[in-house]
Amino acid sequence: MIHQPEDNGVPKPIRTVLNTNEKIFSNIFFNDGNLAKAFPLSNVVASTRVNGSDGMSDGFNPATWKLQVVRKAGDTLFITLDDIKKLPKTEVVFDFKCIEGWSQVTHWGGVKFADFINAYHLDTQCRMDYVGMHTPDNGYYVGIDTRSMLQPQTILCYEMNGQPLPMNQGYPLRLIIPVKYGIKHLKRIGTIFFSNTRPPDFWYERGYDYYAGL
Ligand SMILES: Nc1nc2c(c(=O)[nH]1)N[C@H]1C(S)=C(S)[C@@H](COP(=O)(O)O)O[C@H]1N2
Ligand SMILES: [Mo]
Repeated sequence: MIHQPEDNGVPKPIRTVLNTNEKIFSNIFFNDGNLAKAFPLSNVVASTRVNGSDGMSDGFNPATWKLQVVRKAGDTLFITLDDIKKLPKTEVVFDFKCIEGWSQVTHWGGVKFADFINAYHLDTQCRMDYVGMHTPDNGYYVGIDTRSMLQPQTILCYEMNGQPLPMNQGYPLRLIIPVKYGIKHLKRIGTIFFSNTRPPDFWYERGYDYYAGL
C-alpha cells in the first residue's frame, strides 16, 4: 500500500480540517439527514390536542398581524400571511411529542423554513448559530439551533389537517419542527431573529434542556 502523507500538496491533517469545514458548511444548507419518521395520513389522530397558551393573550388582532423578521438591528421585514402562502407549500405528518409524556400523529402544512430563507434572501443571517422567535406579546419564546431550523421538515405552519390553523393552535403562523419536542413548536409567531448566542427560551428558563431534540 502506498503511503500518502499529502493530498494535492496539502499536508493531510490540514486537508482533513478543510474537508470537515466544507462538510459542516454544506450540511447547514443541504441538511437532509436526521429526518423525523414520516407517517401516512391514515395514522393522523381525529382530534389534535391543544396544549399550552402562554404568549397567546387576549387582545391579539390577527387582521393587523404581520410576521416580523429582524435582519439586523434596525432593519426589520414585515411579511403578511398572504405573502407567506405564495411560497411553495410543504406538508408534514409526524409523531408530535410533548415532554409531559404524550404523543400523537398530526398533520401540518406551511412553508419550509429553508424555502422561506431563500425567498427572503436571509442566507447571511442563517450563518448565525441560532434562530430566536417570540409571540407578539413576548409571553412565549424559543431559541433553536439554525441547523435544526433548516432541516427539511421544519415549517412555518399555517394549516392543520388541510384547514387554516385554529386560533388556539397558533393562527396565523406557528413553528412545526419535528426533530424537537413540543416545547419548541412556538404557536403564534410574532418575531423571528438571528443570533450567535442562545436566544432566551421559555422552558429552558424553567429547567428543561435547551436543545430539546428527539
Ligand atoms: N405560544 C405558545 N406556543 C406553544 C406553547 C405555549 O404555551 N405557548 N406550548 C408548547 C408546548 S409545551 C406544546 S406540547 C405544543 C402543543 O401544541 P398544540 O397546542 O398544537 O398541541 O405547543 C408549544 N407551543
Ligand atoms: Mo409540551
